[in-house]
Amino acid sequence: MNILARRSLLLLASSAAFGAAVAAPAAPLVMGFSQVGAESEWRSANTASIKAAAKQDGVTLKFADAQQKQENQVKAIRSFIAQKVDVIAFSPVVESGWDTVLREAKAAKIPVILTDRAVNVSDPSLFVSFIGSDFVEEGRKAGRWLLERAAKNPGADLNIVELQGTVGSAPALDRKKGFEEVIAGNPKLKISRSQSGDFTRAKGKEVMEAFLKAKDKKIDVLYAHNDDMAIGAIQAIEEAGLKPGKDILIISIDGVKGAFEAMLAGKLNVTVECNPLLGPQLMQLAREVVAGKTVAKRITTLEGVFPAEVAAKELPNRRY
Ligand code: GZL
Repeated sequence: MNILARRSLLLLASSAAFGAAVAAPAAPLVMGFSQVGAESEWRSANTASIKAAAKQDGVTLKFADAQQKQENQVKAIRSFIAQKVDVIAFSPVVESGWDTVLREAKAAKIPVILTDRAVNVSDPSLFVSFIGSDFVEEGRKAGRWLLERAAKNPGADLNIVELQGTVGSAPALDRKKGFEEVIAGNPKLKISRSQSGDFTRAKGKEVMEAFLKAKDKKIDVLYAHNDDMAIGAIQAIEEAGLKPGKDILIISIDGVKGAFEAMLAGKLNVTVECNPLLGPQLMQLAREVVAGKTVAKRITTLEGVFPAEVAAKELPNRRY
């Protein structure tokens, strides 16, 4: 090897060694997160978990609150693409209408993780993984509680009214599906009225007032797709001079502190847990995705059912 080649080889080796010795620390992972909104206690706990986990994990989090509007989520995702974030995560407010913007993220080679809620897309490669609850099973759990309760008084017809979550959202569609699948087993259980309360206390109260004003049939059971709507409905039931939890059995989903307090007051009969504390799992998943590791397409969270009888014992353990 001639002297010139040897010297340039030495130079290259020394600069590489020099480079290795002073390599800058890996830049923190940058995540763009589009959140549904701040519509419920569950959502607030979910946001807190994601922000705390990002801080804990040294992830730079760009967080956008969509105020329950899909167009705001699409705008946020486009902004994350323009900022060239490392990974995009979001909880889709509704199931449909995501193909175009997710194709833009794919074209920009930015991986997308779904948290909490699912999407309906033509091409499943538009997202890498979906981490969240099984909402159909949550609806089944609510239905099973009612079946067991109804079995104590087999002859009675039970008139059920239903407060649905946000129209077109995965939890609303799936919780309805799971509940109806289970109560179909008892012809005495009938849903006479069903309307969206948009997962909020205010709307839940408003719709329950309308159900009560209809006075077409005595209401025996309220099935609410989340605790916030149930708590709003409890106010409407009391204002109508009825006893929530006694005159009208109330079944809801989420397992937030407000539900445990309502159960302790004898105003709510059961809440099906839906775990919002997805932050740590999301950060871990994002790191694996950005590192190019193969990850599970679907990651579900483990959840329980909490009837009023266990509320006092369980309340001190609740983390949201
Ligand atoms: C469920 C989540 C739902 C909660 C509601 O994972 O998407 O949205 O049940 C929240 O409280 O508004």
